[in-house]
Amino acid sequence: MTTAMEEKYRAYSQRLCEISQAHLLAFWPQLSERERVQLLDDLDQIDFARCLPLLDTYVRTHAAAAVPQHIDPPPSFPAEPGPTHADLYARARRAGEQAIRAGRVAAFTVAGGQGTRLGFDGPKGAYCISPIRNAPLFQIFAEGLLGTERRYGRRPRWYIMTSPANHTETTAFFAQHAFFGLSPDDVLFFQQRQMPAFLPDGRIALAEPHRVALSPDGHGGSLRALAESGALADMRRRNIDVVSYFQVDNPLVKPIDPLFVGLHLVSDSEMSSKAVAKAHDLERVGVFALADRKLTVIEYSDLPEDLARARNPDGTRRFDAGSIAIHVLNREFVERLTAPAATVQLPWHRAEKKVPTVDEHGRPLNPDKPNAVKLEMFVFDAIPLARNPVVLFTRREEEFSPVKNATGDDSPATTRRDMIRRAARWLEHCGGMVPRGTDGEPAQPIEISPAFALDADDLRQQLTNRPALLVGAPLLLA
Ligand code: UD2
Repeated sequence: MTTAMEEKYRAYSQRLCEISQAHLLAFWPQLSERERVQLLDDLDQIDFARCLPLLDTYVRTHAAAAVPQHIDPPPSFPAEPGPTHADLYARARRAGEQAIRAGRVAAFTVAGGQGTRLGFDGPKGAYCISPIRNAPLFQIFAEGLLGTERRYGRRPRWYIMTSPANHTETTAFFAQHAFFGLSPDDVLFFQQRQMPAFLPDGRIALAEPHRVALSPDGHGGSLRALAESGALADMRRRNIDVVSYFQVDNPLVKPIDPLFVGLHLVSDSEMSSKAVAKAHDLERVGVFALADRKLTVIEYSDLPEDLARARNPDGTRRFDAGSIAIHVLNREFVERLTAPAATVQLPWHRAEKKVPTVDEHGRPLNPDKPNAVKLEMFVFDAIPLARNPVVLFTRREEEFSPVKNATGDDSPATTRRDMIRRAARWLEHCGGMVPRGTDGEPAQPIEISPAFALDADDLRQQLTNRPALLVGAPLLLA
């Protein structure tokens, strides 16, 4: 053992004893040199000062999530403006386009999650999804930025949050694919923090004798990670003051939407969100609500079923604005929330999970029921802290079809289907002919790269002076 390692071990031994976590070093004498390095690295990842105060409130005991006294549906902007909103939307779109042209707007993808439900062994953004080229999710987003550059003359900067579990693989994936046509200088990767899993008595769980059970601290950790990584400072240097946030799992997303950015700007909002009408009462998306008069997202698991099913007098769903995890945030808002002197913090959400761990002899234990508590922060908990937060409805079929599960709803099959359906609608909007099967689905696969067209009107522009297309064979516009 080197002297440096010895010193570090001693320091941890003493500190862990003081905070009743000495078991984390219980297997030290049996560990190889490599395993010791790994264990010390894992311990370095834990912010003990941040974790320990949480033990009493979230682990050893915990209160049920506070239910707001008054929950009402929130005000929102409709997907289609109609006469009352037409002028505002036109003004907003111009403001959004201007901000994009001026280089004030950056894209931000949260890609630190573990993607357990999909069962894909790799960073989720590397998952191949497009119907003809089989392009990975990251490529689709990169092409969205190239399309934005083509249309507005300015390539937006792209911030990508990874986690220690997938950082190296993610950056290697980009390098291997020549950044999908972007330049390495256009992209800034940074890692989020991790949180340990806790056993019910407050001890931090070991995943193996030399590994702490660590997992990413939730997408809410992205705000702190933006600050700690220097990404916010990087934005400041480049005069980027608007951040367009989206998840890694939704290839229909518009990485940067001028109307959305513009409505955010003209509303003087600090954090804005997109919503879609819920597919059914119990769809697994958070819903927007006014909780005690503050705009909030209530996660599906926290929304009482009677509220999820509640109806307005006209029979429509009372809480219908489903969150699709697309937001626009002001850089200054994130700076305010993450400043060392910040007085408010995002709350933690606790989840009881099955976490593989070890017994007192270091033998693996694979629990068949939840045995540990994981804590995560959710980015939407920043919404009630923002000035003038707004919600813009959008059309699900245009902007939301995430890849979450291996089969069934929100799976690669439904996402590909939705990509083809959207491309077919766009082509028809431009006068193209799309033969359909007896099930009404396009008879041939169609793929439109976002670098080629960002939406139906953009496609129309791109196809000007071209004869109307007849889709008689698989069609790729890239
Ligand atoms: C999320 C929302 C849900 C709805 C849905 C839309 C939560 C709790 N729920 O559900 O309300 O909007 O998305 O698709 O957010 N991630 C990180 N680091 C982490 C954890 C997650 O970067 O520590 C990323 C992850 O890579 C992915 C995104 O956040 O891009 C969503 O994570 P998820 O799959 O856990 O969220 P989900 O589907 O339960």
